[in-house]
Parts: sequence; structure tokens; C-alpha cells
Amino acid sequence: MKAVSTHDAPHATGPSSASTSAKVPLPIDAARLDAWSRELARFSDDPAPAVKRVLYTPTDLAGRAFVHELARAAGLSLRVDAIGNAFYRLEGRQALPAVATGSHLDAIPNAGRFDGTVGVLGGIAALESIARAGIVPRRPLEVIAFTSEEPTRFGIGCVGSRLLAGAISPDDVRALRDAEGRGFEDVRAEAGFSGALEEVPLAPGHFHAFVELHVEQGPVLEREGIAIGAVSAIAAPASYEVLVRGEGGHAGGALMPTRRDALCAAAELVLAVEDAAKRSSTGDTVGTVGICRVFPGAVNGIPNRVELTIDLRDTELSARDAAFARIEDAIARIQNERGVTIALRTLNADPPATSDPRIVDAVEASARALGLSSMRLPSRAYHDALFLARVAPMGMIFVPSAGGLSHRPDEHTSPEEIARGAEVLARTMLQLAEGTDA
Ligand code: HGY
Ligand code: MN
Ligand code: MN
Repeated sequence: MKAVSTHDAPHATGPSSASTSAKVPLPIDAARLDAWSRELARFSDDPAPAVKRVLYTPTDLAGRAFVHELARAAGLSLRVDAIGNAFYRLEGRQALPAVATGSHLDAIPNAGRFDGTVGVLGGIAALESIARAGIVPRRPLEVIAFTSEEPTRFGIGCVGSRLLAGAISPDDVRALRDAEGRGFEDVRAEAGFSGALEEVPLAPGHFHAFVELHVEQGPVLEREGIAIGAVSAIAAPASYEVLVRGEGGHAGGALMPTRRDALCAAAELVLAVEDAAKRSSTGDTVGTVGICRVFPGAVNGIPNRVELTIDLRDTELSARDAAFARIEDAIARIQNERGVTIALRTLNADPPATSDPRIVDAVEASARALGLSSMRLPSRAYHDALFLARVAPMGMIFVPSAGGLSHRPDEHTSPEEIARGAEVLARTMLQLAEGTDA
């Protein structure tokens, strides 16, 4: 789909200023926002209550089209770029760099209905509330639905926001292959997106600020009884793919001393990843092996090849690096002791991002203005905001996750909590848009 502007937003009438907009109520209809979320969750390739929307699948495209329609009905204009990032825009009084928000609509297998969607649907509801209040912000406001925040199809997350922020090159995107060996460009074209990937990157300064609303995906806000999280930093994510090669053979005829079992070696590596994270000095390091493919996959065939992925994170880059070094030591030891070969390829190893203090302050001020409690906390999940931070001052707003759960069908945040987050977002964006900074 070419970058398009399918409909121009009607301009709300009557200018406004920071003082007026600060006092104007910006109500968010919690029930209607929840209805949007439930309707969007019906676009899924997993049976309810699970949600699965994988990049460029028909279900992903149908979910996008549904949200485009919500944005149009909310009076926002639409632009879609060459990789599928969608920009929903409310014009401002002055032609200045916009204040943006946004998140993602794709969902990993067996996910819930809140991860990502709260930031897109909540953003649309926030801009609609501003327009309905008759406020014309000094700066334009935009909601972005980023393409491929999840790594499900091509192994690397945030492809749309990385490309937009210049954190991945168009050539490296074109080199991506999915598990069936299909190239990114073929899949993108088949999904109807055309135009050169070179058109996607936006220069630093294109946005005045970027603030993402997201469910916490952790237990802190609920445990502390806090309504709003003002995110201080986003953890540094890294992911790797590992190929363990041993020697196959007959499960009956090959005696134990002769074996070079790839799965037994991989099992030691899986436990080494867990141990490397647990031994971290920060207590914040997390290590996960989420994918393990065993070949030939026969009950009576000794595994000769195992493919693994490793996901490793910490808010402190040095701690993540130290954990990675422990994993590399384990790889050398296991190879030596078991006579296997273990090849590791880095898929991504990104630095952390720190929120802009002005945006953190604006989030806290907006929560206070609504009589809501707030606290500062890091995000251990990564988000599109991690990459938007490279081209604009960044901040995030968290709302609680029940039980701290996410990436599961039973993830939950109440309609009232989401509506509160959307109203804090609306106020924060207005405050940033009306700000006197250039
Ligand atoms: O994995 C993450 O942190 C994000 O949910 N993609
Ligand atoms: Mn996610
Ligand atoms: Mn997310």
C-alpha cells in the first residue's frame, strides 16, 4: 500500500491555548474504548481469549483496517508509509513538528488483547477527546500504529520503528527471512505495501516529542496500588539465534559413551542462560530461551541439530554484557565437553533508552491534575518508544497489568484503568504541544 493520505481531518474550530486546554475536561469513554479493544481482539489467528496477529498476515491487515476506520471516524487523517507504519493525525494551529504517541497492533502467539493495542486505541481516543473539546493544539498531534513491534515473523522486534528511527538500514530489512525462508520484500509486497523502504526514515526533529501508553507487563503498579507509571527508562534488549550441531543416530544402537547428542548439549545451554541471568549483580537481568527446534524430531532418533533463541535483557547495559559473557563461557565449555559445535548469531543487541525528564514531569503533572497516583519505574519490556528515543524526546505512560501478566491470554487491565491512562496521555500530549519550547 503506497504512503497515502486517504482523508483530511476536519479542522476543529476555535484556537485554544495552554491555559484553557489545561482546564478543559477530556473525558474518555471507558466502555467504548473497551469495546474497541474487544472488537480488535476478534482479529486473531488463535482461538479466543488468546490473540495472535503476525506481521503482514491477512489477520494483521484486517486488524489494521479496523483501526484505520476507528481513526477516520474520530476525525483523524491517515498516512501509511512503505513498511506499513500508520500515522493518524490531528492538525494543530501551527505547522510545527508534531507531538506523537503510538504503539503496536501485532500480537505474538497466545497473547492477550492489551499489549500494544492500549497505546494505539488509547491514543485515538485521546486525540478524539481533544478534538471533541474544541481544542486546536498549538502543534499537530499524531498516533502511530507501528509495523512489526513483535519479533514473531522475522526474529527481530520493532522493525517499523527501527526503520523510522534509522536504527536498521533498508538493506538489513530486505535481508530478513522468515522461518519458511520467505524474504521481507516478498511478504511486504504480497501484503500490499509498496514504495521504497528508503522513504520510511524520519529525521531527528520530525517529532517534537513521543509518548507511548502501554500496559506495564509487570507487577509493580498493581502491587504498589499506583494508577499511573511514569517510565524512567526502557531496558536494553538483545536476542540471539543458536545452532547446536551434534551427531544423530539410532536411539537403540548408539551406546551412551559414543554419543554427541545435540539436545542434551542444548539443554545444558538453556540452563546456562537461566544461570547467567540469575547470577547478575543487578537482579534485573532476564534470560529466556523461547524457541527450541529439535531435529530430526523422531522418538527413536538421536537429535543431531537443535535451533534455539536467546532473549537477554537488563536496564544496565554492563550487566547484560556480563551475563552474555557468562553464556559465551558456557558455550565454549559445552562444546569442549560434549564434542558438539554451537554457533551463535546476534539478531539484535540494543542499548537502553532514558526517558526525557520534561516528559516524565509532564506525565506526573497530568496524573496529579486528574487526582491520580503515579510513580517512576523502568520498563523491562521493550517498546517502539525505545527506538523513537533516537529521533525525539521520549516518554512512556504505564497502566497496571493484573498480576503483572502479559504475553498470555489472561493478561488484563480494566477499562477504567485504560481510560485513565488515555486521559493522562491526552493531557500530557497537550501540555507538550502547548509548551513554549521552540
Ligand atoms: O518483548 C517485548 O518486550 C515486547 O513485548 N515486544
Ligand atoms: Mn509484546
Ligand atoms: Mn508491547
